[in-house]
Amino acid sequence: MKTKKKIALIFGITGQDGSYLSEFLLNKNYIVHGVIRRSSSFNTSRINHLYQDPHTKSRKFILHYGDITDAISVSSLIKKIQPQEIYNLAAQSHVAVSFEVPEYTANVDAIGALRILEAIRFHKLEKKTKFYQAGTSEMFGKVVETPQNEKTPFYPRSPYGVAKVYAHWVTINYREAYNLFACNGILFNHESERRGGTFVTKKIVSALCRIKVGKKKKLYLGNLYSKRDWGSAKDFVEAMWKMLQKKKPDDYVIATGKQFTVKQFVNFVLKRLKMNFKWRGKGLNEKCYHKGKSIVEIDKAYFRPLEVNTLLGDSSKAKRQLNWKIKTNIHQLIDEMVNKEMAHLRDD
Ligand code: NAP
Ligand code: F7E
Repeated sequence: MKTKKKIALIFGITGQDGSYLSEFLLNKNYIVHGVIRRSSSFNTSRINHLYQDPHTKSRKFILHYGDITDAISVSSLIKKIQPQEIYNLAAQSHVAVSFEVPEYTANVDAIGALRILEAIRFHKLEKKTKFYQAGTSEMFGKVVETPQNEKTPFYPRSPYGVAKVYAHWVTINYREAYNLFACNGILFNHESERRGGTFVTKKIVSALCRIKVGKKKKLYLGNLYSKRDWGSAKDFVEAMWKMLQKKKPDDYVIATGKQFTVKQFVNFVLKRLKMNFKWRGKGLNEKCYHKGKSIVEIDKAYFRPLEVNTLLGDSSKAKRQLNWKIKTNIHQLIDEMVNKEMAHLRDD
């Protein structure tokens, strides 16, 4: 007897995580629906390899126009698709940018989650549809303990972090008030070759590879001393799915449990590229030299009005209850990112 395929709906399917989660779910034989925003230029480069022409029979990968700031579009898509699982990955996800567009960030990142939860309830899908909310270590902000776990109080330090705290609590609120199967993932930084170019890891890898092959002279960075717990996006999307397969909904920290400074990340990439280097100077005058020339300098434009200085996650609950494992360490992650970047440069 044929078992019916599960249907998932992903908000934020064109993003880094959306693309990896789509691949993961398709491998598990799901039918994957995704919401894309209309854009004046194509914004689907991360999922083009999954695209299926609308004329294909029995499509497994189906895209819909919509926007999480448009309650009616959210509601009618959920009604039409009636998914078993909804993953809310849609966000204005750049912390520094959230200081420039705080109201927009709140609309997308905070109220966006509420719109989905309300639609599930309005269409009486509480018993059918499970919900995943993409929470973040940025909610811990000015950390009150180290490492951070599910019980660590939040102290967000950006409009992005504040908006995500709202989404976190409204998810719990709907779980408790309406018995919805709703989970919060509290994910620490996770990266990949598909990471947006303005996040620090991708920016560093991209610039240093270009400097290595003579296509760029200098990389400008902000705070070299903030510490992050960097994992791999591919490993982390698996945890999202695992949360929705449990008997009971709950919230989980997903992290590697290891932290490094931005400067250490630069050093790792330089070593991987076999580039000799030496740091000299202090504060805004700190520079990294290679073959007598400075290749990394500080630009205070990249400092934020408030910084999250240190993040380190304790994901023992996820390891214990979800049987989730970290497969990729920081050096393997850098290897993957550098290899992809160098391949791009060779194709150029
Ligand atoms: P990303 O690459 O920035 O992707 C964000 C996605 O949200 C994109 O598909 C984007 O569409 C979509 N989106 C933005 N505004 C939207 C709107 N108004 N309506 C519908 N879709 C909208 O982010 P990511 O790194 O994959 O992260 C996925 C989620 O996890 C985000 O919610 C992020 O805040 C959260 N998170 C990320 C990390 C991390 O380290 N990566 C850690 C913790 C939590 P366009 O392509 O059209 O812009
Ligand atoms: O910054 C410092 C910067 O922008 C990391 C998002 O996915 O992870 C991400 O947020 C650190 C910060 O990531 C530059 O000040 C120095 O301390 O790569 P980032 P983020 O702010 O940690 C969390 C978990 C999310 O949820 C977010 O959605 O690096 N830094 N110099 C710099 N950062 C950037 N972007 N650019 C610089 O030049």
